Amino acid sequence: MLADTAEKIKRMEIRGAGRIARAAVNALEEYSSTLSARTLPEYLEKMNDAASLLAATRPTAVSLPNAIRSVMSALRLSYNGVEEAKAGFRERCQSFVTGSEQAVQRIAEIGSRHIRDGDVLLTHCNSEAALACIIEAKKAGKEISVFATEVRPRNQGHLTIKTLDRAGIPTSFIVDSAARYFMNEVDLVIVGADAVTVNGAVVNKIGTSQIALAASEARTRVMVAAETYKFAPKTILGEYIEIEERDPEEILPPAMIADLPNVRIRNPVFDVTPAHYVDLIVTEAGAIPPQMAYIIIRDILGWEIGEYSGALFSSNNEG
Ligand code: RUB
Repeated sequence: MLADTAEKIKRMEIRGAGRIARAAVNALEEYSSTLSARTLPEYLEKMNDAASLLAATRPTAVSLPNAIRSVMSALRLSYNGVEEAKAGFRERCQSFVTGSEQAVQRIAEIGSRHIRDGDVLLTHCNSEAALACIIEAKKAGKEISVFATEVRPRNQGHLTIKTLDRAGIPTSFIVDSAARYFMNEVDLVIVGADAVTVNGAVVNKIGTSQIALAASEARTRVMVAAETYKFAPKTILGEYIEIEERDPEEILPPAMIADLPNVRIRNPVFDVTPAHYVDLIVTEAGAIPPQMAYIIIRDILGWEIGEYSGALFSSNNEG
């Protein structure tokens, strides 16, 4: 299951920052429970290798290293043997997954309060957290409608319109480049996040920053729905979030690419929306202006400037 989950995340059969995090944690839990190791150091070493394998699958979604770090920090040499370590790990994994699901529900409750009766919304990509806010607003009886973008090249918009349709929400499906054309009709843009940096910039599906720019021009508000484990501790040291660039064949068929020797196809799959294009970030801990991102990293994730070690998850093994 471990290698299988890693492959599915790489191939985007499992996708979306929250789902990726939960899938990685579930895979680690399953790997731990079936792992045969005679000694605790041997068990910890194998678990670290497994964690590294999963962490390397997609570089941008900070939820992945944050989730892995959170569950791996349950593993310590002070356990009385492998079985005790396994039990502690299982408990931490289960509480991470439950907490992650509860966070989405809480974001939905908080985020939906920022959606008014009669609002026209626009969403981009396929975000569990953003859609949860929209669906919660509908459940609260608000008359809303949504513009949903196509999301080239992987068409995550198809997933979004299925969900919106099933929730009975009137939806207009548009190509990505039509976002500015319709922006004057939109009251609120709602998107998710793969990462939020310390200065409140939001990393999300490619095209989000263009939509935010169009929203700013039209004076349309932009709300981001993001669990706190999508905030990126390493950015407090000025480190950048790596933007994943995927296979050109996601954009054009191989035969066409082969026929265009002078054309280089670029396929960055995320972009960065600066904080001043974002009005609000809704987390399970409350709705904050993006400028408060450091508070989340310090007070909820527990990282202070100068303390981030750069280690992904092994730092607590000695504790
Ligand atoms: C998904 C994407 C989503 C965020 C947030 O990109 O950009 O907006 O991951 O989603 P991809 P969620 O399809 O490349 O994984 O709120 O579900 O975590």
